[in-house]
Amino acid sequence: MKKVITYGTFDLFHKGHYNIIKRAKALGDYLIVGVTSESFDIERGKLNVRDSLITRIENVRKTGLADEIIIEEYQGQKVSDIIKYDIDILVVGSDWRGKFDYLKNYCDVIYLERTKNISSTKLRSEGIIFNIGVVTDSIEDNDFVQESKYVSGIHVERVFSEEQEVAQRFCDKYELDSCWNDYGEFLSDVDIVYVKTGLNKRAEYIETALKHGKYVISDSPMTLSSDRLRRLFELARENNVVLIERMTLVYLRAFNQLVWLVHSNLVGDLVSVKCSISQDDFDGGRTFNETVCTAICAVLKLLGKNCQEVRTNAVRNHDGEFVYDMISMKYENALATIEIGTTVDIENELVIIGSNGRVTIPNDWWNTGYFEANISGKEFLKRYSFNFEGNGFRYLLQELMIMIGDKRTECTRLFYDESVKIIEILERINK
Ligand code: C2G
Repeated sequence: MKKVITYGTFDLFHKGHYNIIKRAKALGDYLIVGVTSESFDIERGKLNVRDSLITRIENVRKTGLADEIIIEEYQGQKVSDIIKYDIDILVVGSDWRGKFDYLKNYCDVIYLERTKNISSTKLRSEGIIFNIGVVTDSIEDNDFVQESKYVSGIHVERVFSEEQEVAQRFCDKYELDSCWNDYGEFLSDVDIVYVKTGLNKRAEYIETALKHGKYVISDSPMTLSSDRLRRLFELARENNVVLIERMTLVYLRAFNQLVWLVHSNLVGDLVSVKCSISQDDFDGGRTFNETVCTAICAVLKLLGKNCQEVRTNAVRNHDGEFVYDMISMKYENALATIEIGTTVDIENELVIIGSNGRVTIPNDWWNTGYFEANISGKEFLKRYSFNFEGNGFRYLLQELMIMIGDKRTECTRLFYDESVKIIEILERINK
């Protein structure tokens, strides 16, 4: 007897789920379906799951295709299940291609092509599933597509690029439903647009999408002009939609907790904030402006918007190229320093010094689930650790889903005036 196993959350049960269970069943004589428990989904960073475990199991049971249903409760369980149930084949959707190859030592692993066009009109009209379209000029996705799979209720459906070939290759690579090179047509059937083109085109795409009443996520910064940014936010308000920038830092539990603790006097009065970034380490080596925006954002969140003076000291090499930058932001009672290793390698860290101690986020502080506090008079470091998975994008998407659900038109994690302030400071740096 050939035994097959497949796993999933099976939230908001749809035809993609039905299809994979049906095709898995057809591959053998006995089918086991593993449904993820709530705590396992939390552990693996799956967010926004709407249906309870009981409902999700019930939906799988109702297909009449599963001979047995089990619960997947912890990392590593797949190996144990395969041995315990003497499984011949593990089946999973092609969005996981390669990820379960390590199980090939135990059984056959088959990736079945995932079902396209799963977001039915009904689910969309009821505001349960939202279609996302990506606007791009390259075939890299910043891991956005994979991250979106961890947020229930979001479906990356289509891609737009001015170049047909880029759109087509992006669509094939990430198994999206459709690709477009007419922006108007592309916008006609999306709820949320993610703009990830080069900076020179971003504002234009954002503006058109907002005018069409779409929610927009954009890479940061959206524009280098504070006036233009203000107009974009006005447009979002007029159209009752959210414009949200991809500043993942402000969506991270660890960073928010750090800000709250520091503002609750954890280390006394703040004296200094130092943030250092090697540009190469920052999200695949993004540009200077993109890198520096995150650092300014961290400073604003910690010290506020009343920065009195901004100074930059750039170091160039013999050919006149920037290699290193030190930016200082002076506050009435504190000083922030931002250190950017443009081509040189510097140690990434964020250090907050207060009158009564120090808080440090070591390493890639803009993408973290961890920080530590060193409080005067206390012998031991106090360590804070939070669940953090992927590149942080999923936490932004989760917040966006909450905003849409609450019909909020402004993001409270990063207020519009904070975004504008970041660009005003950037304007002074770039002057
Ligand atoms: N699926 C599909 N087509 C879709 C959506 C999902 O074929 N349009 C497949 C997925 O590839 C997966 C299964 O349906 O094999 C269940 O999908 P999810 O409920 O989203 O579960 P997932 O997060 O993919 O978890 O241990 C859990 C597994 O790793 C899969």
